[in-house]
Amino acid sequence: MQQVEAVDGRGGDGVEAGRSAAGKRTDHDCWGLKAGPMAMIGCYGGVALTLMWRSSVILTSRFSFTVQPCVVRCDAGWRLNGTKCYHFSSNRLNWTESRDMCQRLRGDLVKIESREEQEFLDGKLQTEMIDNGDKFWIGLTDSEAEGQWVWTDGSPLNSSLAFWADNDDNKEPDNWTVEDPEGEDCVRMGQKPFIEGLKWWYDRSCQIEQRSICEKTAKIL
Ligand SMILES: [Ca+2]
Ligand SMILES: [Ca+2]
Repeated sequence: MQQVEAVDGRGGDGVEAGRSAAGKRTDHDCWGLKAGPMAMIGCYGGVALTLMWRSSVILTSRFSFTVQPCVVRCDAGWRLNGTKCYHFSSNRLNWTESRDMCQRLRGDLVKIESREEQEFLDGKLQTEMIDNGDKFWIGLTDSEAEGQWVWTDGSPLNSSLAFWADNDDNKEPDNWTVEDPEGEDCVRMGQKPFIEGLKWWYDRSCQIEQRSICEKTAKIL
């Protein structure tokens, strides 16, 4: 029998599955599609919808629908947003070391793929940041070819989803060479005092040691 399963629930803003108790389950804000070992998950609604397809009865096209809780989970110390988990590391490391750390945690430096994701991170940084020097590496670099910004998965930066600082004091990216003659090939985010808008990205020398944001896909159970 082949089973196609769509699940739905609610996860929402700042739900931190697994943070208060290891293994704690949440039944919020997610939907998913499973087919054998494969699974896709997303977010909306409050309950789960399961679509069962029985290949053995395909000629009669028998479908059934059931409602069940959706279960998504992040590891302790990770924060859930939609279908992704985020870890705001306190370790101050250079960009490469930060990426290695994220990968050891079975994630990678964050890839920001939507305005909503940038808004979520902005909101979290407003409580994570202690002072103006407290900034965070993200998974964006132009170390291979100057000016060609790529995420750690090799995909190019979508210019319509770039949040470079653009104000009287900072026009980024500027590949400033005063601090590091090699220029600035890695991207960090964060601004304090907080300003209106979402444009908080700066290119900086990859050798600077600072905090970082790791990301990985939430577990769907
Ligand atoms: Ca550069
Ligand atoms: Ca810069």
